[in-house]
Amino acid sequence: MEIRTAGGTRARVGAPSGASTGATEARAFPEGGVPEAIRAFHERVEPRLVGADIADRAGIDARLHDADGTEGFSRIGGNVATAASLASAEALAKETGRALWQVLARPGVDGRSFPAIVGNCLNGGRHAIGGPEFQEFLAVSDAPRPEDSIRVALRVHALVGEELKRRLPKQALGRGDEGGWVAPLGNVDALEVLVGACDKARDELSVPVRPGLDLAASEFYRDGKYRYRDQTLDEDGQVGFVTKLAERYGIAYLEDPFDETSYGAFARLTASIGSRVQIVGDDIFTTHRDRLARGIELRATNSILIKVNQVGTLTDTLATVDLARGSGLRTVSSHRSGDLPEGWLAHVAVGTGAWGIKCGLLGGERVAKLNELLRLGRAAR
Ligand code: 2PG
Ligand code: MG
Repeated sequence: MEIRTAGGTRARVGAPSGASTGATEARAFPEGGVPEAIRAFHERVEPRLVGADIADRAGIDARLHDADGTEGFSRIGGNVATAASLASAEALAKETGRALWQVLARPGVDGRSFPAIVGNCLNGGRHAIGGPEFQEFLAVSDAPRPEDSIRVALRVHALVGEELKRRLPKQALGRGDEGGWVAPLGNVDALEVLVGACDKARDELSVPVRPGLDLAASEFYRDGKYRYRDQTLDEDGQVGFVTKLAERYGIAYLEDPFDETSYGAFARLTASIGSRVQIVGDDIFTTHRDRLARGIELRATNSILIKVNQVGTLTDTLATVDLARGSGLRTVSSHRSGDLPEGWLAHVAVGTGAWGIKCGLLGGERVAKLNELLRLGRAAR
């Protein structure tokens, strides 16, 4: 979407969309898909935005809610709202000579600390055909300089590829939606490949890096059970399985290990291993403030994934971020499986003082975010 200000400043921003969407997130497009979203934009959004003050974020985002009139942006589509909200912020940044992260900066954020890289090395679930059930096998590095975290995560990605070729010499291998490898491995075998690659990369480069997982467990949860190809687990079984994996493999980061409705299971896991592991809620919260408030009350997680297009506006996103920060939860700014070659995610991560940025490592739409983070790192020195 492109916004042009009265002063002639132009800002263009696109919104991503996901394959493994949470049940409570904003619908990316209205019924009727992209053509309907474009029609809704011209009919409902454009007339309300023309003449708006780009410095008034709350006002602009209220106009977007007004243009839609439903809970989850089902009339104009969450992606129209997301693109409009972000493009307005980008226009404000350009017009006032600031970087986007400065326009978004939360109190106390000075743009000098950088998020840990949570980089996708191997894909499964909905992001791959023929891979493991777990959706993402991640290299997590919290080196202070983004170039070091990125370098080590990329090395893990390369080493995962080498190990897959060694283990499966006759197998055709490919990459999934987020640029990680795809291979016909079970969850535990794939995790072992990741762990081995992390150990080797850490030794080679002397940069910290540990394994992480996004299970996206709602995707294989049906009728109260976690249904894997080789086992079916009830909630207790899943808590036990995940705890064992975390301890045995030194996992640093666990996203969506349970179904999106299972606040109780999240709380049990956080109580037992949350002091050592980032327990991250994605589909359970879908970046909604009220859902996070419930999670905080129940001590469900110690971290939350932040995706602007799950709620559709920056105002709503930042309200959730502020609640998380005020409650001592870490935030992780995340890409989507369907993403664009744009770098604004790096600004969201830096401006919101995110603990981490979840991103891909290869592919133009993934590299765009890493490059923007590198630029911000350099500008801060
Ligand atoms: C997730 C995301 C991003 P999707 O589950 O965390 O990695 O996937 O965009 O498909 O929802
Ligand atoms: Mg997720």
